[in-house]
Amino acid sequence: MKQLITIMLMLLCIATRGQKAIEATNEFLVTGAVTNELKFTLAAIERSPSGPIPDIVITNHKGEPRDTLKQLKGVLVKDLLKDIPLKEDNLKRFSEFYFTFVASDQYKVVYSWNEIFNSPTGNHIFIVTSINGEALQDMRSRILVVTPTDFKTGRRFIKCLSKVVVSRAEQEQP
Ligand SMILES: Nc1nc2c(c(=O)[nH]1)N[C@H]1C(S)=C(S)[C@@H](COP(=O)(O)O)O[C@H]1N2
Ligand SMILES: [Mo]
Repeated sequence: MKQLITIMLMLLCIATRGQKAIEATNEFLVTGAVTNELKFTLAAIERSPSGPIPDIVITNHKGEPRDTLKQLKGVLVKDLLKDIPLKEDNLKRFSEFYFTFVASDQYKVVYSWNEIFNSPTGNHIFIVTSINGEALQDMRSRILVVTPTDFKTGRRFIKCLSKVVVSRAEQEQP
């Protein structure tokens, strides 16, 4: 029995060591096609008005439930990024812009300018400021972004956001 427990503990150690922890972040930089870069610290995120978010079931790309997030609070990404100075004066051409959210392990997720600022989805893209009653600075997956209205919520569940790269759609080659 003792031997069995030892073997099981060893297997558990190997299994958990294979899953490398993603490094939590304490700020993120907005860079790329902007006239000046902006840095958002945890304190800056917390200065934005936050509201409660209903519980979210995180589903993987197959639709299988992975986790349920409870007692959530968050700030809207559209509120935080509303004053980002895009490198473009013509408002019409803002529709060419997109934002790549990059995590500390290089996991990447894309949102378009219209999706964030001109669609119902934009009302549901949050930076999580509290989870299970835990404060932002204590969250292991900080800085965490969620999009609860997605069909497969895991895809745009961004743990440990480190930067947002602003880009514009490339010109078509003649
Ligand atoms: N930083 C980061 N966030 C991530 C991922 C990742 O690899 N790195 N994987 C995503 C995927 S594909 C899913 S389904 C969910 C849940 O994955 P997990 O069970 O590995 O946490 O997290 C998402 N967020
Ligand atoms: Mo996934």
